[in-house]
Amino acid sequence: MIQSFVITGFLGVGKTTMLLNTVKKYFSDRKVAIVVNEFGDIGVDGNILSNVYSEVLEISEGCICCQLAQEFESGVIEIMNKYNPEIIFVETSGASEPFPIFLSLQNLGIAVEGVICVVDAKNMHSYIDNSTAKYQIGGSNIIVLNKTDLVTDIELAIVKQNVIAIKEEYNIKNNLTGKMIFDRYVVDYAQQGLLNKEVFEGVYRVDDIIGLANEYQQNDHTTRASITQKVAYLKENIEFSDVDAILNSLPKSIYRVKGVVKTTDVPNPIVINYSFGDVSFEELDSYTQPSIMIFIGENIDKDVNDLVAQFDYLNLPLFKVKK
Ligand SMILES: Nc1nc2c(ncn2[C@@H]2O[C@H](COP(=O)(O)OP(=O)(O)OP(=O)(O)O)[C@@H](O)[C@H]2O)c(=O)[nH]1
Ligand SMILES: [Mg+2]
Repeated sequence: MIQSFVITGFLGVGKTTMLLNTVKKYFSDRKVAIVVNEFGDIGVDGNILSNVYSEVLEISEGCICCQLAQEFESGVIEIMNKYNPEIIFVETSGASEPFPIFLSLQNLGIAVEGVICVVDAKNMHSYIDNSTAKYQIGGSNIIVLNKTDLVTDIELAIVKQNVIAIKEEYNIKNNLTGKMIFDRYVVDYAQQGLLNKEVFEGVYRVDDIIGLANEYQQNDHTTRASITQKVAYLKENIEFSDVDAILNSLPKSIYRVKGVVKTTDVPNPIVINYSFGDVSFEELDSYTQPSIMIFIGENIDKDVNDLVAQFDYLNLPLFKVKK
């Protein structure tokens, strides 16, 4: 039976980083396939992951837990047929809920060994009022407090308390029996998404809940979420300092920026990763598409328009972006 792990967690918490670091460290002797779904019309993570792994399936332009459930299942079947993987990792978008994905995998006859929810220990307080973030914790059985390098021990202890309180409240139940789906869970810590290996050892396996799939009410949570995204293109290659200038001018409503940008002063394309004020850059070996920046946040349309008006090298597409 093929094994799988679902990796969930809010926008920018470190899911892709976990895939890059942990999977390489612990699963390099296994045939691994990765499915990645991003919040946004265009995927940045797919490009990053494809630079490291060859078997990456990217599903963007929607959410695999609701609108794209069908596409997700056919994508997984395709990846099974093509690569015959031993283990599949699914990175859900930061705006998805994990349980429907868990059910889809079980329906396809794939063993879900764990639903991992990555939590940003530094920035959790900024996003935890979002109901999707709470359902992500409730629908997981391995909760990882990541970015521990950015908090003190006391702050970390508080985050853990808050996470446990949310878990108790949002822990998913079987509606028919009232019983918890995951009767136990672990809370672990990570830096750069690097987990302890024991977390992956299958001890949390959940069997025999396939029947639930039929009763589960599909819930299009995107209708109640106010998170939106907007893509901007770069008209020309800019200087690296221009990227900084944009990031330093972001309004509070924009809390996540991802992008790949070609600059005049760095040889390789640069991946921009900004979440809640923290920023990192990384060079990418290969990237053949146009330079883009994706802005994500709460009702950001006007704020992105203002930003684009401020920086004349940013350009909004005239039509909705298609891959
Ligand atoms: N300081 C610090 N930064 C981290 C850590 N883990 C991840 N990051 C940074 O956090 C940012 C977001 O990481 P990603 O792995 O892209 O987050 P994600 O959850 O995949 O984001 P989305 O897919 O957009 O929801 C990047 O700049 C990472 O380098 C960590 O443990 N410590
Ligand atoms: Mg990601």
